[in-house]
Amino acid sequence: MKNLHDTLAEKIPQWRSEIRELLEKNGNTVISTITLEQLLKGMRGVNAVLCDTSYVDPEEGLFIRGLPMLSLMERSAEEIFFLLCTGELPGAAALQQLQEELSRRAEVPPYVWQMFDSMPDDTHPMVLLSAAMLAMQRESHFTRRYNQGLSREDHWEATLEDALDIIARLPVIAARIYRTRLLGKAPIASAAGLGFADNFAHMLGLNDPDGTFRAFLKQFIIVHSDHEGANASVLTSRIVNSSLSDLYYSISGSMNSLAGPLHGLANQESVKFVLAIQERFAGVPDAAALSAYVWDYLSAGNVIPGFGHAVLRSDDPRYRALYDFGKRVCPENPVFRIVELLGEVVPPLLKKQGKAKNPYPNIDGISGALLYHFGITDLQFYTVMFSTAQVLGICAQLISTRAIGTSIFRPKSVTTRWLQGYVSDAM
Ligand code: HAX
Repeated sequence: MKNLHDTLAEKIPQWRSEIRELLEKNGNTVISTITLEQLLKGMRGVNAVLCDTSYVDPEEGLFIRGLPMLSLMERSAEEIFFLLCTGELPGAAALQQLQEELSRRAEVPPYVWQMFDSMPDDTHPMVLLSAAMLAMQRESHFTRRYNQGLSREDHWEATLEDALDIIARLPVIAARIYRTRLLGKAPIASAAGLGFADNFAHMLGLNDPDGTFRAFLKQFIIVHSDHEGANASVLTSRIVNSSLSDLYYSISGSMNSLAGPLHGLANQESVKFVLAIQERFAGVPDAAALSAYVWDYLSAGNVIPGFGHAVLRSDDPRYRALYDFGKRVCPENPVFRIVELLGEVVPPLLKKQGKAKNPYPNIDGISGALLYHFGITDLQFYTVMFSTAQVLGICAQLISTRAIGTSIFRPKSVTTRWLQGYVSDAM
């Protein structure tokens, strides 16, 4: 049986030699250039980060280790994590071992709960999640072993240890935030043997007699698991980790970036927008009325949450997967119907406005609506759900960057004066 550790141990020498060869033979080859506009607008389109776990094709969307995301929708979270880390799906025995390993590591240190108890009631759930991650930094295998003289060759192994602890504990922490902080109810203990997604559903404790929420959560986790290496939250984790700060520091950092309204918080903002529409029209408006409402909203200088993307230029398959799910399970739900109608009305309006390069709905334009349908009506929790799934991809990326020994990030910054001088010299 080749478990996760042994599969990585077998592959890493090959990855290292590929990178070494690329560097030795092609170190000076130009693979990207940067314009002044790209520098000032978030470095869009600059090839600046290496990421083998996933790739986003502007037209076709997400590929996980070369496989179209939509071909993986029946897989478990553990299989996806194994695939992200190694490029291979696990065999049955390796999968079972990974599930047992995660169950074994699921205990959260009690000081995290004490910290939650001491924080104000209106603390945003993302702050709780990020603070929990940071507080647990003292548990890091990487940092402990680094302080004992861990060799660079072995950085990935200690990072894998931290990754397994974090992946095991994150659903427990997220569910605790939901149950105790948002609902004021007792927590539900983790149940060994259920697997990542089913155990998370179990700990959230929603009424789910026919298992539809469990089925949804499995898909939710896959579509949120990874989206390349340079989106704002993942890049943050990679920058933090590049100084050999451990996974706790790195993932807490990624959460702080995901919590912004232009990024992962867009799922919360999107449902807020939909509920405002429902209230304004006392139900589901017709297309013409919704179109006029959205146009006014846009014209007032707002962004439409859940629409647009920095890389995608076509339909987001992640949106499509969750939309198809919603169409099967809750086609008459008013929140879902408004989301559906927005999917028809907004793209032509964004095109008419002429600013957004991608006028189509993204994943955050649908995921919150389905969580709402399943009874998670505290919108502030949605980004926590996103983060709990995204940790699979971040951990896989950081294991692989530590495996190939990626250097500390340090691009060069320039001043406005330098830019002005450069462009005038270029004329
Ligand atoms: N509504 C209104 N205007 C939009 C827009 C939207 N949904 N999407 C883009 N634009 C505007 C931008 O604000 C920008 O305007 P300015 O030139 O005045 O600054 C212009 O169109 C060009 O932007 P772009 O190049 O198309 O998009 P960016 O790569 O700069 O930004 C964003 C991508 C996702 C941040 C952007 O589309 C946006 O703000 N969308 C709404 C928020 C959202 O849904 N975020 C989640 C995205 C998915 C994700 O990361 N999930 O975590």
